[in-house]
Amino acid sequence: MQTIKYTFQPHGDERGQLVALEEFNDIPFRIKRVYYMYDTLANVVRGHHAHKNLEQILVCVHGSCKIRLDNGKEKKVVALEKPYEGLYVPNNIWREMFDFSPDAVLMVFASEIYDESDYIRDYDEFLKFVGVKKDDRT
Ligand code: T46
Repeated sequence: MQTIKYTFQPHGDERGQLVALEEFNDIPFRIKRVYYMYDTLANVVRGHHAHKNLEQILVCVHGSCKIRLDNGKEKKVVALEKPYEGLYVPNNIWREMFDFSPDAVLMVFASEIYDESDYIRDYDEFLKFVGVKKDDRT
């Protein structure tokens, strides 16, 4: 499974670093919502869902965490540990976020406002939605 990880341009100088993210330039969609999670407890796995329409870019702006992406057939784990890296998560992908460092802040840029009806929270329903039979999985 192919994943897209963006490396954003840090504007560094003698004072430190600054990263600027613009919709359609650095982020490949109109940004309708930004949210972030922090103080995630050790051994917690968040996510466990897919989205029917939502596209997102995940940036671990402090600390580190891992993201498991699953298209129904294949799974891939991506580590986010640099504040200038962004993982693109399209719709129809089951995601789990785990292995958060105690200082991790995971910021998410989303293409849509919050809509619970866009979530698929049941894995069998997700497989059905993406048209994958259980036997096709690796
Ligand atoms: C996703 C991953 C990466 C809101 O009220 N508004 C919001 O915009 C969001 C994202 C959440 N909430 C509420 C709903 C729940 O009561 O915050 C609570 C925690 O949300 P959730 O359990 O969905 O969080 P995660 O970490 O499992 O998933 C979140 C996003 O919901 C999801 O879209 O892709 O991060």
